[in-house]
Amino acid sequence: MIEYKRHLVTAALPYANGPVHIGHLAGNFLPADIYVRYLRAKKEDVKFICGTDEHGVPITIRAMKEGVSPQEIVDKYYQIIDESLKEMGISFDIFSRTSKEIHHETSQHFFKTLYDKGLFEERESEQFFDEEKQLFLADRYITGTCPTCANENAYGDQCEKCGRTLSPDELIQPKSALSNSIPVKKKTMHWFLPLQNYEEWLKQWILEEHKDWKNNVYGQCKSWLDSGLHPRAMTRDSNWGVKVPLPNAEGKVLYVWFDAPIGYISATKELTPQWSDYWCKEDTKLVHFLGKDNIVFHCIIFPAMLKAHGGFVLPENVPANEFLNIEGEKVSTSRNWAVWVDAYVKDFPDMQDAMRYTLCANMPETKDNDFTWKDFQDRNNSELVAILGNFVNRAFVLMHKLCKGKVPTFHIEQKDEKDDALFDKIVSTKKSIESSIENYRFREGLFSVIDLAREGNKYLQDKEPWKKADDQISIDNCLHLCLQLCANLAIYMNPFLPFTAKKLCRMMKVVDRMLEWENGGSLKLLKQGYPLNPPELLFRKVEDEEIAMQKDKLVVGSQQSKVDSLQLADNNIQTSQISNLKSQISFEDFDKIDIRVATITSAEKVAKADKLLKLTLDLGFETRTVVSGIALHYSPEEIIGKQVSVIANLAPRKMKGIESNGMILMAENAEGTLIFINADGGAMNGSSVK
Ligand code: B3M
Ligand code: ZN
Repeated sequence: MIEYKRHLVTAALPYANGPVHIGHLAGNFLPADIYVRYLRAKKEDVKFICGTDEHGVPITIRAMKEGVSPQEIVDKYYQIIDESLKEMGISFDIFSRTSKEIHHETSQHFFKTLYDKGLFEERESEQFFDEEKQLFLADRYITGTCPTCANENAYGDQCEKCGRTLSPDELIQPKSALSNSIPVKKKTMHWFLPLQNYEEWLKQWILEEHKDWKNNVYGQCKSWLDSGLHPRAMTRDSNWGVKVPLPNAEGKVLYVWFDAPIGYISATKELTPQWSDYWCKEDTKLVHFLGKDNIVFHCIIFPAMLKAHGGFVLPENVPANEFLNIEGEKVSTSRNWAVWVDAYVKDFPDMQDAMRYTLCANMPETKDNDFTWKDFQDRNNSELVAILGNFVNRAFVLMHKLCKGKVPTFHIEQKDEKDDALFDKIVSTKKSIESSIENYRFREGLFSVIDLAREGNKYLQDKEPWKKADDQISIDNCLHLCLQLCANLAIYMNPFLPFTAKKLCRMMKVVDRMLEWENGGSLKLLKQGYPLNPPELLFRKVEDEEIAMQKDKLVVGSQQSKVDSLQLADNNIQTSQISNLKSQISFEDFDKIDIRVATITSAEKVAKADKLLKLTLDLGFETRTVVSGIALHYSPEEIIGKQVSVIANLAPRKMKGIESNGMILMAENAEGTLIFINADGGAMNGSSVK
């Protein structure tokens, strides 16, 4: 067993191609932050490293979509990500960027070292090439039909509809996403790392020596190693990235998964001149936090690179998490099905800990887990507010009322077994949180904190100091213990809920240094006779309306993205998708239908019918009510003011008790969303459609 002298903790570098969402928080930033805050509270020597990953295909695709340069993209999203993570209290020692000079140098030097040692194989392979753009196409740049589910917009590496992993060769009718032209195969030369040479060593290191890794991580590594490793290209053809530091390597850059993990090293270099203590001394404990899609890169490829280079420490653990779904569905940035961190901090200022709490309570530690807004509300209202906040508030209010606003004296001679039990619980909670955090079981750690507060409420309830007007000693003892418990709670919650811990320190008029871990378990944190501040509420309730708004926002956001992607995609509807044609009718039949232009002047949801909206239409000559089955596609707010076409002479029909007079014309787009057949171009309300 090595006795570790210092800790190096990394959180996976988010791509600077968009804001981060709460899945990123729950997956790596939050667990890493809890772990680091705990280590700091224990006064361990620790550096917490992160930054943005600014190379690779995700960046160039985003730039293409937005019609700007990759540089503009990374500059924009670096700012947004950096700010939103700081807002959430993610306490990096450095949040760097892989576009920095120091990173280009460091990763080029790393590559050159491997090259000089003769560890790469130069190999020619055939790759798809876009002749129109004169560019080799990364897998992501090739789209085509998925052989499994017939999705026409599958990518060369994956079909986002059915989730299948693909190679570009498997796509039916592949085409270039850059130009829509049909790509050709062309030879290109790259530097490959023969991973199979590291296979035996990796098997020994992971499968034998790291049986302690989490099951999901160990399992993934085992399956990679069991199926055999192959040479993997460490360079790409692109003009965006770290240039390959060799002569005659024009147009070649380092593979983004080669340079990105070296970003941890570059960022440490940028942070401290002592960087090599952290990276090269055996008594450093290196821990990588990340999501499950990054396991292979951190457990197999990067360690193989480090081993090949020599002189670096290897990760002692890689506690990767599974995925966090949102409202039962997989997060999809392309479908905009996500809760964005920057949006959350705007909508819920000063409620960082409520989100940290909910995400930690639902952290996908062993399996995918789900975030729902309802659960966020419940956890906040019935755990943070009703248990933790309530206990602290009661203790403070009672102390002000019954003990003149000062920490009462504890009369040891009158201590009873309930006091002892509470004290024991305070001490044992410390041990359980330690073991939870040190073993990367953050949910369990958090639940120990809330359990202790629950215990406090019970104790207060049992002791009923408010009924003991004639027994000041009993009042004093009870509230003395309750206040010491508040102080201990502040210490224990600090890694998880740092904002609240600080607030509590202010209420107790103690300096933040009290939060040091060694103080946990003490009953002497607050001095007898010390006057405390009046209580502030630690948490506030979340109202139903706020939750309804967030749910709407999620749905509307994802619909908006459908409309956007529709405008981007070429709009070829296959005949097979068009449903059965109806039989022929005469002109007279057609002429019976009175189609009119109208404007939606109001819209509201119909109670107990999730598909229906009740609309008020202005037809120029009259106003009417129409009930329309579009509630799953549009929220009331977004359609008010829209001009639509309506069948005006349809016989009235009652739906959910409301009489509907007419029908709005809608059509389905390729994604299955209903879109309005509207009368764009300033038609008059009431004029007929012919
Ligand atoms: N940027 C992938 C991701 O965000 C990647 C992580 C790099 S960590 C070295 O999923
Ligand atoms: Zn598919």
